[in-house]
Amino acid sequence: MPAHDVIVVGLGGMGSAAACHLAARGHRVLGLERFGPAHDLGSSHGGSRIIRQSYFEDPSYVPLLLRAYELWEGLARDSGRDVITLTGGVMVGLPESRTVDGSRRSAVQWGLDHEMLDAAELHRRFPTLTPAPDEVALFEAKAGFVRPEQSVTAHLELAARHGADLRYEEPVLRWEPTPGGVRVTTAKGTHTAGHLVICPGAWAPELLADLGVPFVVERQVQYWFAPAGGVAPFTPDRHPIYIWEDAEGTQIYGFPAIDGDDGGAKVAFFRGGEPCDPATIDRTVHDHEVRRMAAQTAPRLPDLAGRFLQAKTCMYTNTADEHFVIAGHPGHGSVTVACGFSGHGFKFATVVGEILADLATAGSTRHPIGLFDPSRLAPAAPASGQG
Ligand code: PYC
Repeated sequence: MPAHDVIVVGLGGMGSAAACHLAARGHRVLGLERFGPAHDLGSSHGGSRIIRQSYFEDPSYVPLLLRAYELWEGLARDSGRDVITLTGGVMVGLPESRTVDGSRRSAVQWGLDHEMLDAAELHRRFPTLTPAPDEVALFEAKAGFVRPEQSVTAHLELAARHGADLRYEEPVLRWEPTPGGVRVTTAKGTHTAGHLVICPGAWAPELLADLGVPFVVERQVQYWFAPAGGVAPFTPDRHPIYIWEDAEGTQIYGFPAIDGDDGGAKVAFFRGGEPCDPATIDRTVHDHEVRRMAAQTAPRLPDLAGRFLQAKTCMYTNTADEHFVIAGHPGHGSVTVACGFSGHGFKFATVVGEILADLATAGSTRHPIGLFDPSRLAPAAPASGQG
């Protein structure tokens, strides 16, 4: 008999949630993480991630978001940690932009509360934002941010409280199916289980090569600026989260000043980073990158980039269509995979944990995950063997 019911590989946003849900259901869980708990070397750090319901990427994410919100509230309650804050959010751009029109379509299709604001009304409500006269915004009161490090820590604490064995600084070297389940070889030893859940983040090309899905890992930078006139107009009770698309389709996104007077406000580009490898990524943020970010915010949030405070790199793991991969492994019945979150996954971590626990233990889920089937990206996926 294998030593564990389920091994979870990768304890970032998704893996920590899966470990938590599985352990809470009474399964014997081993969690393996290549770094420490809630580390800043992958894709689950930086203090804040956007959460929103009017989903321009595809309306079929909305039912998952509604469940994710319920689970975020539950996580806050059960852990006592500050994991979610609703500030309201604006999706800004030309009326026909993907950010505005896609969000509006999604809201209309699912009957989500929202308001359409013209440029003057947007500026009246949020004086820090100075849209061009032909730009508009979708405002959603239920948007806000989740805190990635707090969330990962909360899931890990709850998983441990439910008996999960969580091991850190233990990178996985390989895994293979066995007659009774799976065997996982790490830098420290070998582990067996009835089922394996792989949440590799940016290590997907290495750990899930046999899926046949072409992942592109992208270097991204998060920037913090001290607003020129102080943080008062940028505090979460006055300032929304935003995604702002320009006429060329470039999107930036940002947050209120969520950590008091000294923390500044975070802003970043959504996409457009350089391809990278997690083993060799350039973690230095260069002056020209800071200048490029400040030039983007200058006309739109003129008070934001008063003084540059700090920047951190992180990674997106992109699929060709920017939709996730969540499924039973097509070649191995005892393996479930969750990867390719393409820069917009963290807000779903709670519901992804629930889905992974369903798939690992029952082989199916009530949640709509058809969009995330890897066969759309790798029509001729090989049936066996790990790359
Ligand atoms: O996760 O919603 C998101 C997001 C938008 C821009 C960057 N991340």
